[in-house]
Amino acid sequence: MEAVEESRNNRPNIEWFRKGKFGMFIHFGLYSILAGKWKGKECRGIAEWIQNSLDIPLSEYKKLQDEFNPQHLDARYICQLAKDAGMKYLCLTAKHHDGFALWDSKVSKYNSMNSLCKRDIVKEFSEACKDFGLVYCLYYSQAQDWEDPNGYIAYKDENEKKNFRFYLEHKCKPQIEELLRNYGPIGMIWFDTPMQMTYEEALDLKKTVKSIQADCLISGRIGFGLGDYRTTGDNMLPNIASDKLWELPATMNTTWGYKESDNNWRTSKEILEELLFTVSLGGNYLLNIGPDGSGKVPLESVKILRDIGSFLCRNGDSIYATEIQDRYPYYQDKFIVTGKKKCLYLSLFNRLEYKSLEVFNLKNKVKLVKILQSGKKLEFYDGFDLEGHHYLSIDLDRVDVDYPLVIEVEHDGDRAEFEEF
Ligand code: JFZ
Repeated sequence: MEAVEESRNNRPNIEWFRKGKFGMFIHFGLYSILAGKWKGKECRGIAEWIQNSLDIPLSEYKKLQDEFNPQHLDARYICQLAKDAGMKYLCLTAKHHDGFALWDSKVSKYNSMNSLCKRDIVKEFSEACKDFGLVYCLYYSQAQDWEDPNGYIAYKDENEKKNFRFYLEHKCKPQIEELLRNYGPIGMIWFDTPMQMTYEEALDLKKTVKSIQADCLISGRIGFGLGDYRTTGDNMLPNIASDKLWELPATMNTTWGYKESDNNWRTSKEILEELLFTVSLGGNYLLNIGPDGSGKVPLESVKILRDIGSFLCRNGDSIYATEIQDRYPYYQDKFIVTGKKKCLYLSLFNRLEYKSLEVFNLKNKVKLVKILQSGKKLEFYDGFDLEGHHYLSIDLDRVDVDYPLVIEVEHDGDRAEFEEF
């Protein structure tokens, strides 16, 4: 199998991804109008799959194009939300599995310029991301296309009859070229569900991307290990750390596309803890919003984003540009460990029972301990327990602390190291 050898001089610029840690995913399209329901019937599961899950006839689904008019969709407002939340990049579903393009595509008429709104939504977000300093990324479903006769359709038994190579050459690659030539620097193409694509087809697609924008990263879901980084399964949090690039795509409730009945909202605390835990394992966190058919962002999502932004504006050092640290040798649920050179961050989300925090088996020499957001120094004891294990005891007795709380431990090493138990 031919490897895609990338010489040192054309390795993509990964620094924005490695340091940025936190991005916004936006699932928006014709499915947003249906909001999980069609002719009184509710789809099971994720709402952007409604055409497939409810077997909506294509002729029926395509009528949504004549209704598509998200008058409340405001790219600048959404970019401001992302910026205030501490997000560094934004990934918009340019074309999801339904095949509908959110830009002025000359390749296929099935796009937002030919809809009621006559808007190039990809362009609107390109300009807004530039103004707000967000890295602009695009989701593109490269194999599934429920409108094109040669696009794959998951869970249907018609795929063997498809001429996928024709689809790849006449829709997929030409549309990728449109996106990479006409909308400025694209930080990443978020490919998804390669289906029955062959290695050669995926490699061909990768070369197409790199031939136009060499620095554009490719997500792991191009398949065959050809991605510039790995993508976990949806909402699937690993339990091992990795210093390779990887990303966790996460929802705030249980759907990507807007679903009116889905009120399974996670709390801001749960999502913030998951963000910190993902970063502690070396990953990026791509958190989704699903605007409704009018383009409004659900208020529950806005609140979560504002809560996260309130934490990160004062504690961002605990995630940005951090690198994985030695694995903490004991199971505990008091704090999450992140860190960078000479700095260990301990993020606490639950009030401590006692007025001190013990960190065991830390090998590094501690120089200073403080509350990250206020800079207030904390007293600490750096000693040994009865078994001779080195431990650090941080005195929280004389300070009023709010939770979540991040404690910064300055030490002498390039990374925190812990003795095994
Ligand atoms: C895919 C899409 O089907 C879904 O609609 C959404 O866009 C999500 C972000 O990505 O869903 C997947 C794809 C792959 C896995 C899980 C869900 N996976 O590999 O575990």
